[in-house]
Amino acid sequence: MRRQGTACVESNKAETQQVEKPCTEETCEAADEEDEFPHPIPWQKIEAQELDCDYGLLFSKEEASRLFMQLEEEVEYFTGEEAKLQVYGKTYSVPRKQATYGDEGLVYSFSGVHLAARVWTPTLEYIRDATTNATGHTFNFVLINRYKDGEDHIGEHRDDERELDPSCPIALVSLGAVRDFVFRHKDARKEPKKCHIEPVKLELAHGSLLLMNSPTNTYWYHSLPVRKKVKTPRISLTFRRIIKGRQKRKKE
Ligand SMILES: O=C(O)CCC(=O)C(=O)O
Repeated sequence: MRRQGTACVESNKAETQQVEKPCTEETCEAADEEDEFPHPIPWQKIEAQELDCDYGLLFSKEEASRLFMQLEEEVEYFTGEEAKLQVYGKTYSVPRKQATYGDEGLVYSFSGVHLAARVWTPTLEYIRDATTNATGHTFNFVLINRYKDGEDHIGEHRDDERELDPSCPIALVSLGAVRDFVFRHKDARKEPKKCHIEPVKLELAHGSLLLMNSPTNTYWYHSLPVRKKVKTPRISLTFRRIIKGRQKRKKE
């Protein structure tokens, strides 16, 4: 539960869908302890068929810029084999930089790579805790994508790996250049002539948080397309909860 104003709010849903309850002594005390870290968000609900997202500004521009600079100092990105991915048996260089951080022993596997989590840095812990504080969800892993400019991109994919806890949304924090983010329904992608579900297009602002709630990632692909006009970098952090026993295999 997170306190907003004088009421305790149950669930991480947009304001219109929140169930407000008066604070009991116990819950208000718990909320008071969190005041040290207040990141209340006026959530905006984004919905379509089988798509359920919440979007809002997590950080002010000044704070987002400070965090961006700190991450530029702290984050170590993968190189060599770990900076490649496999699609239908072919190996490609990733058209961006990637890094993974999280709790000890976690490995995230996708597109033929197995990326082991490095130990959380102070800035990543701060952003993770702000995200938890705003959403009520805890996260044990973050995938970081750094796009040097609008040429760097990520193709259409779903974050539907079986090691991801389905009860936990994926929380995407954006820092740096504003970029377009596009969702496309799997049926429209497969049979565009038969299925006319429109894509959902968003602009991800500096300091913003996009929560992708279940079942979004089962039905919708998402991508960050090339935008040649964008000349400045952006860092995306997708916080996730990995179920330890479900990981495919340990990194060698
Ligand atoms: O850069 C972004 O915001 C997209 C990142 C993404 O799609 C992912 O981490 O799965």
